[in-house]
Amino acid sequence: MSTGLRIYGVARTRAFRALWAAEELGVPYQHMPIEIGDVGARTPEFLALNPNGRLPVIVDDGFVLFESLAITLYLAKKYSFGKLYPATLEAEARAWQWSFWAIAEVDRGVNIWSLHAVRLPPAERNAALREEALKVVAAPFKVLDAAVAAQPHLLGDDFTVADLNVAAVISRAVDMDLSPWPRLKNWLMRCLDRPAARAALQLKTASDKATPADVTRRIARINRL
Ligand SMILES: N[C@@H](CCC(=O)N[C@@H](CS)C(=O)NCC(=O)O)C(=O)O
Repeated sequence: MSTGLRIYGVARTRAFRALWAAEELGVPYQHMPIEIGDVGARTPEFLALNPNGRLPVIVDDGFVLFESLAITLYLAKKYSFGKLYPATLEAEARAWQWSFWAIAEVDRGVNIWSLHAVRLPPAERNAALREEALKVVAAPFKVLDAAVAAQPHLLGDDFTVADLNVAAVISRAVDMDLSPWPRLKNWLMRCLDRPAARAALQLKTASDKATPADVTRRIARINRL
């Protein structure tokens, strides 16, 4: 019997990436908005699903998977092979390239910047960390800016899981001054304006708003940001 897809993690976490993918694919899912840390992702029940104690995790008909971009790639391949998920070996590798690039080059920097520019209470923001994070993302943002100058999306004309992954990872960069990277800005806005992205962003914004300052502080501490 099919038990369907469950996505674990409050929408302000990297669970946003899985939520966007599920919305994009039109796959029915159950959202389990569990919190990070001891009250949620570090409980014994959750650790049995993801021994890392981190979010997100999915359970898809009993198949358990962690790592946000492994989840989006899996869902895209399962439900949209040849469309959202590239059909050729080379294009598939290119989608992996951009996904690994996003995690390695910009994920942490954007996260640190957003905490110290937007999410922590103003008096607790660390300007030095924020400036350093901007320096860290500047070079990869230049690379992304050039990539989307040549064509509308990362793999060519069409929006694919490569765009979804990179745009989801840097989604909090919408609050940055992106004027040094105008083509990146244009591409990011187009990606985040898709109906599926808007639906997931609505969940994310609502959970951002519902997050008290002490939880944001705890997140910064737990993630060493
Ligand atoms: N590389 C992982 C990172 C997961 C991660 O760090 N998630 C954060 C929330 S966005 C988390 O659960 N942090 C809490 C903790 O580490 O205890 C992924 O992309 O899924």
